[in-house]
This record gives sequence, structure tokens and C-alpha cells, in this order.
Amino acid sequence: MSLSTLKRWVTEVADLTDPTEIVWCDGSYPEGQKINALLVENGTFEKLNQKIRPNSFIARTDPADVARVESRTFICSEEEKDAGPTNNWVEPAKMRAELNEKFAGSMRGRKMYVIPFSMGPLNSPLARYGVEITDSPYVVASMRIMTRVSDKIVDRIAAGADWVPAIHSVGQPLIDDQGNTVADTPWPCNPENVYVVQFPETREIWSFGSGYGGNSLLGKKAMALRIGSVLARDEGWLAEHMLLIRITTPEKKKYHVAAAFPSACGKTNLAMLQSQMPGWKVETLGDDIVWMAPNDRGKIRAINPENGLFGVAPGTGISTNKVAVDSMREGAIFTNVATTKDGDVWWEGLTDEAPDHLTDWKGDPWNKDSGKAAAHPNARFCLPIDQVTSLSDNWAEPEGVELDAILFGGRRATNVPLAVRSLNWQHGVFLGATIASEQTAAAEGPIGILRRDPFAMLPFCGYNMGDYFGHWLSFAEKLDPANLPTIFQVNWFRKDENGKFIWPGFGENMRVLQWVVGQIEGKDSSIATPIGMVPKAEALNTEGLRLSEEKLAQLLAVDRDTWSHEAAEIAGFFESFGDKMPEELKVELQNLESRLRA
Ligand code: OXD
Ligand code: MN
Repeated sequence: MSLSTLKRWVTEVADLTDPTEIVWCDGSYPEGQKINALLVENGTFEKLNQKIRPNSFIARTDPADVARVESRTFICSEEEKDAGPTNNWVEPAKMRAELNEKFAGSMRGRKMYVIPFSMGPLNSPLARYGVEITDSPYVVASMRIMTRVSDKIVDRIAAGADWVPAIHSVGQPLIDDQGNTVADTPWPCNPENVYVVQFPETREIWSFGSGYGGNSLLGKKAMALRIGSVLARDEGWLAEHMLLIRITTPEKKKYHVAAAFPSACGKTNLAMLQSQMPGWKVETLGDDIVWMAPNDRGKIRAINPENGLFGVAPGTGISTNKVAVDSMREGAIFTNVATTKDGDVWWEGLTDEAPDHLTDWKGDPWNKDSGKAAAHPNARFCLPIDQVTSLSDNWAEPEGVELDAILFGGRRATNVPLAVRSLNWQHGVFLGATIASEQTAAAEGPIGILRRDPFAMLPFCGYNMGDYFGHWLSFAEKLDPANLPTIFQVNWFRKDENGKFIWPGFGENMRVLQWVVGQIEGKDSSIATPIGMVPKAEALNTEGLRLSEEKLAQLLAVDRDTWSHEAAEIAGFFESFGDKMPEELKVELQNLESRLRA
């Protein structure tokens, strides 16, 4: 591709959307100052108290534009079977016609920003470039944090680098069809007409109607995961919904671990875990997305392609994730949180007690008797990753870090033990393919109501998940299996008969990481069960925990009856992929069934 292709595309989009002006972003500091000032002037941003929280802002969205819209997210492959049963699909030609109609004149009266960005360090062999066009200054401000925005990317495109085109409009023009000027609102959007569309063959992204998060910051879910997974399939790497950490042992050995969990299962917390174990340290490399590829030593190396954090605020607090709270002391954008009378932020879980006299996320007065949440449950904090106090010094290594282990997890009140080591790569892929998270927390009895969320990628895989499983399996053929990371399954959420969590979680998850490291180092600390290798009770460090022998046994138990039910349920799930389901995983299921019978 070339500069003329990029320029032609920008002109075509401008011809279609009809903005007043085209602004090329360069990623510079003055550009950031200017965009933040404009957002304050527009009423989208409110400046927080600069003494308490310097250089930080709060945005309150339209109450109808508060989350990713999975029902309006589409994978428009040429053939429906290539989107697979887990994605919404519309024929590309039909979708293009609909989008052309929506985008026609959609930027009238607004500026159109062109944002050249890199996912990954610019000079990394794993980096990929994108260009997002948007009519939302909030998107510009957020993309500047979440990705590496730079005019250098335009130079690289001019020199022939590939790039992913991504078009976004809030869908609220300021000039109507009759040519009359319409007043702007602090959070322009068009929630009745949301589209988040990926065209995998042409590697394009089109997003309309929403200004929020993954719907509009197109480097994140749309490019780094949906289009990213397609690039990864075609080029022999993996684009995953994972955190990335480095663990240092008392012997100063370093291990790199990636972990996939569905939303609301504690990815950001694990990424920022503070070890209380003498000599053990955990450092952060990423909290949401990992790209990994074989290196020339035949190992899997990994990068975090993002440059910032866009984390869920509620539940992030001084007692649960102090690192996150310390890291957002300045230079942060908060969205849909509550504000205090001093001009600071607050949300449920930040502190045990809510302060008096808050303004809630909708801008209304709030107090403890209001009977509703002060912050929206999906309220977010957005900050540059280099502010994270637990950041690892190698987080932006262009070559990435060599991965030692991959963890898969979900929220499971029953059935799934605290930790399981896979028997081999193929069995590990089976563990990833069968991740589930309970929709309801109660779920006592055999098996709760589960949503299968394979590899925590259900809303993010850009192609047929059956093919995606096959792609994961192929790494055992491409690389020496001895060089592949060891795959584990973990579950912090098992409950006892009274519905109480058995495991304390949070910082104590370090104890599970210690066991994981022991397994990588070949320690004799696990026993075989039908579902894989589970920690020997005496091998798990429980010193100082109030965890009886009986509770520990409950945490590690593998019940053959409930697992037989689960195996039957997995069989049904696998059937939904028809002939796209890899034989190897059906064999893994049969192996599980026969181990359960043995
Ligand atoms: C998500 C996110 O929804 O990271 O997974 O925003
Ligand atoms: Mn995520």
C-alpha cells in the first residue's frame, strides 16, 4: 500500500460523510492539550480538581450509550460459514449498502479526524498499523492513550507498510438534510442505529452510532482482536483476549504468563497482583490483549499491542487493586463514574463507604439513600500504561517476551477446581475451547447456568471459532511441543455449600502462581485427575490462610458425576460448530469421558 492509497481513502470517506474540515492527528503533546480543551468546551469533558487529580477528566455519556453492543457487532465475511455460529453475519454487499446510507453526510458540521496508530511498539516485528477516521474528539483523546498515535506511521505507510482502515462516526450530524444547523450535545451518538462491522477479507472496520469504548476505540477489540485474529490466522500467529505478567521467583528466575478470562473475572486485578510472598514479585505487561507469534528460537513470544488501560472502575478499589488506584492519580479519563463535591471521582468499591453528596454518572445529585448505583456498572478509567506502578521494564520490548505459561479461567461456582495443568498442548487447547462462566453467581447443585466463552474470545473472534480452535492446535505441529507454553486452567470463584467463595482470591492468587511456576519447573506437586493435573493439597502454599483441610479438599475436588454432565454439555457445544469442529478436540472430549468412566 502507499500514501496515495491512504490519501484516496481519506478523500473518499470525506466525500461520503461531508465533514467541515479534515484534521490529521500526529500524536504530539500540543495536539493532546488542544483536544482536551475542545472536549471541555463542548461539555463532553469536565475537568476534575487539578489539585487532587491533575490533568484528568470525566465524561458522562448519553445514558443509552454505555457499553459494547454485541447484538450490533458483525463479522461480514463473504461466506456465512466463515463467520461461524458465534458471530452475527450479514452479506458484505448488503452491509456495505446499509453503511453507505448511514454514513452519507453523517459528519456534516463536524471535524473529521484521521488518526494514524500502531498496535505494538512501532519498531516491533509484531506491530500492526491502523488508521482510524472519526468525528469524535473523545475518540481522539482516548486513542492517544490506548494506542501509539504518531505521524511516523504515515511515513511507514508511505514506505509500503500495511494498515487497517477503520471508520467511525457518532452518527449525529450538526447540519440536517435541509441544511439547517442543529445544536450539538455533550455526548453525540445515535444509539438506535449502532453498527460495529468487521470485513475480514478486506480487513476493514466500520463503526457507527456509538462513541463508547470498544465500539469506537477501534484499535482495541475491532482491530487488535477481530481483524487481528484474522491476520493472525493468515500469518501464523495469535491475537488473544489476555493479560500479560512477569513473575520473578526468590531465585530471580523470571517467567512470563498470559491469561485469558471473560469480562468481570479479574483480568486487570491479576495483571496488577501485589505479591505478599517473600521474594516473589509480579509485574504488569498488559491487562487485556496479547499478540503472540513464534520467534526464531521456536518459542512463543508475546507483546501487549496496547498502550493504555481501559478498565472497569466499579469494584476497583484500595483493598482490591491498590496499584490500579495509585496508577490513575493523574492523566486519566474517567467515563460514567460519579464525582465528589471536591471535584474528584468515586465509584462503588473504590472505598468501603461512599462519600456524602455525590453527583452520579448521569449528573444527578446522589446520596447513600438514593437506592441506585452512583457509577454506571460499566464505568471506566482510561490511562497510559506507563503510569502503572507495577509496570515491568520489559513491557514494550519490540521482540516481545517468551511465554512460559497460559492460563484460562472463568467464573465457576461449582465443578472447576482452583487450578488444573493440561496434559499437553492439545489438551490445553481443549481447556481453552471449553471455558465457561456462570451467568448467575448462585448456582449450587450439579452445574449452574453456563455461557461457554471459548478462550474468552466469544465476542472478539473475527472468524469461525471452529477454525480458530484448529489454528491453536496447529502450533503443536509448527513448533517443538517442548518449547510451547504450558497451559493451565484456574478458577478463583468456587463456592461452598453456603454460597461463600472458598478461595480468598486477589493477592492470594499468588499462591496459585507459585504452584504454576513449580509445575513449569517440573516439581512433583500435582496429581492426575480425569480433567488434568490438579495441585496436591500439601503442595499448595496455604500458610497463613484460614482454609481448613476440608475446604481445601473442596477447592481441589473433581467430581465424576458433575463432570459427566459437563462433558455432555460440552459435546452439545462442540456440535454447534458442525464440520468446522477439529477432530482433535472431539478426541479430547472422548478421552475426558473415558477418564471419567475409568
Ligand atoms: C471488554 C473490555 O469488554 O476490555 O472486554 O472492555
Ligand atoms: Mn477485554
